[in-house]
Amino acid sequence: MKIFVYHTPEAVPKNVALPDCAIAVDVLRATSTIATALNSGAEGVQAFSDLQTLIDVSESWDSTHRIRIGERGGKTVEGFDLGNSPLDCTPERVKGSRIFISTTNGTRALECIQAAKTVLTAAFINRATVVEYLLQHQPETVWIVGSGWEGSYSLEDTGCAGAVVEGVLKAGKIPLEELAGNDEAVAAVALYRNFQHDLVSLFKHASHGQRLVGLKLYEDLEYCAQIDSLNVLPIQKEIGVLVKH
Ligand code: 3SL
Repeated sequence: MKIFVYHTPEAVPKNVALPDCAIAVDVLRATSTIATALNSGAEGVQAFSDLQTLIDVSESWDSTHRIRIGERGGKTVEGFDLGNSPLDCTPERVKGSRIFISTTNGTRALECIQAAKTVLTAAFINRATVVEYLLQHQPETVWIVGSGWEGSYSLEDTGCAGAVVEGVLKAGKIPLEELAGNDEAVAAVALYRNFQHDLVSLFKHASHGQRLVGLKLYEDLEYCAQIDSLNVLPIQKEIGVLVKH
C-alpha cells in the first residue's frame, strides 16, 4: 500500500490513473457531519458542490424523508433545513432520511475523487474505521484529499490525513518510508503526532477553527476532536451518494 496525501482538491494530480481508494477529508466540518448523519441512521448522504443542483435533484425526493444541508462561509444557507453542524444530525432528526448536502469546500473535495474505485470519507471521529478498511482491503494506491479552504491549505484536514497514516503504521507491517507515497504524507504524520493529545488545540491554530470559534461554534470543535468515537465508515455506493459501509 502507498498513501498519497493532497492538501486540497486543487493539488490532486490531473490526467493520471485514479487510486484504488480515495478518501475525502473535511474535518471542520463536512466529513464529521457525514459520519454523524450516517451513524444516526440517515439512509444516505448525497453531496453536491452546487446549491441549485442540490435543490433540483432533491426536489424529486419525498419531502418527509429529505433533509437539505447548505453551508457557505460557516453559515446556514437561507431556505435550507440545516447548516453543517454534526451536532444537528441526531437520530431523532435524520433517521431514515436522505441527506442532501452542499458545503463550501468538503463537497468539492468529494467531487474531485468520486470516479475512484472506492471512495470513503474520513474525519477524526471515524478515523479508526478508515484505518480498519485500509488494513483489511489493502488497496495498492490510496489518496487522502483534504478540502482546504477555497484552494488553500487547512491544518486540520492534513492533521486527520496524518492520523489515518499513523493508524496504518501502528499495525506495524509497513514502515513510513514505504507507506508514504509523497512528502505530504510524511509531513501529515508529523503534524498529527505533534497535536495528537490535544486536537482542539490543533483546531484553534487553524484559520477555519478560528472562523468557527468566531461564529461561537466551539462545541462543534470539541465534538469533531473526539478521535475514533464513531464506528461508522461512509462509502460511496453510487456517484455522489455515501452510505454506511
Ligand atoms: O468548507 C466546508 O466544506 C465546510 O465544512 C465548512 S464549515 O465547517 O461548515 O464552515
